[in-house]
Amino acid sequence: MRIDIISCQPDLLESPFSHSILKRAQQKGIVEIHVHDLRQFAINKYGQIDDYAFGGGAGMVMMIEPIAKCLAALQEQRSYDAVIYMTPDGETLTQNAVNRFSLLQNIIILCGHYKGVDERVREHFITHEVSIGDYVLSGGELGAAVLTDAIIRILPGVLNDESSALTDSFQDGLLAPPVYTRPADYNGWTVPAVLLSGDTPKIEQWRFEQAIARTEQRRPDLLK
Ligand code: 6GU
Repeated sequence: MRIDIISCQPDLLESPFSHSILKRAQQKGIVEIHVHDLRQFAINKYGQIDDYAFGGGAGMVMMIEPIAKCLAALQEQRSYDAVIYMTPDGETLTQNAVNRFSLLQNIIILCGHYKGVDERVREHFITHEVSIGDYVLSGGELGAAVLTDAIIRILPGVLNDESSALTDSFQDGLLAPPVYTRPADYNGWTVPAVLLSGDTPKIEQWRFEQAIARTEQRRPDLLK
């Protein structure tokens, strides 16, 4: 898979992809991540990529030209299956959407800033609009990092124990059950006996029941 991220603050996206799982996924050749500085496609030598909104009002708007040029440069090289715009008024990200994006070959992620992008970008270039939740961030970069992380960790071969992505919270529509490790008794706080029983079917049944109970209690909306 190849992920191209277009940003006016590309330095924000250096660190999230240079550690642990995401770094290893790139080293293994499972995913390529390319971050592009939108300012390299600025309309003038001052690096301008935004301008005042027609009709007035506070806040700058990202211009269509730099974005169009950057997209064209990428789309000239290869075809893309999705051009995703990160924006607080996009569709709230779910595991389901992540699963669907993870099946694509080449995707572009555009990070919004300021008061957003010229609406014509959304109308003519964007195929999907994604928000990571009902709160406002100062830019789409952290959202893009969240989306990229969620996609990459479920790509085949990224996690050593492949089944561990399958047992994530949400992957079966339920929250994950509680987990424990040594010591079995910490100052009298003990681990559920069933987990020490060695009876795998019984343990699986217990985990399933715990997942249901936890989901009923914390996220009943997921059971509908
Ligand atoms: Cl993707 N961008 C911004 N700026 N704010 C957000 C968001 C994205 N998702 C939730 N809030």
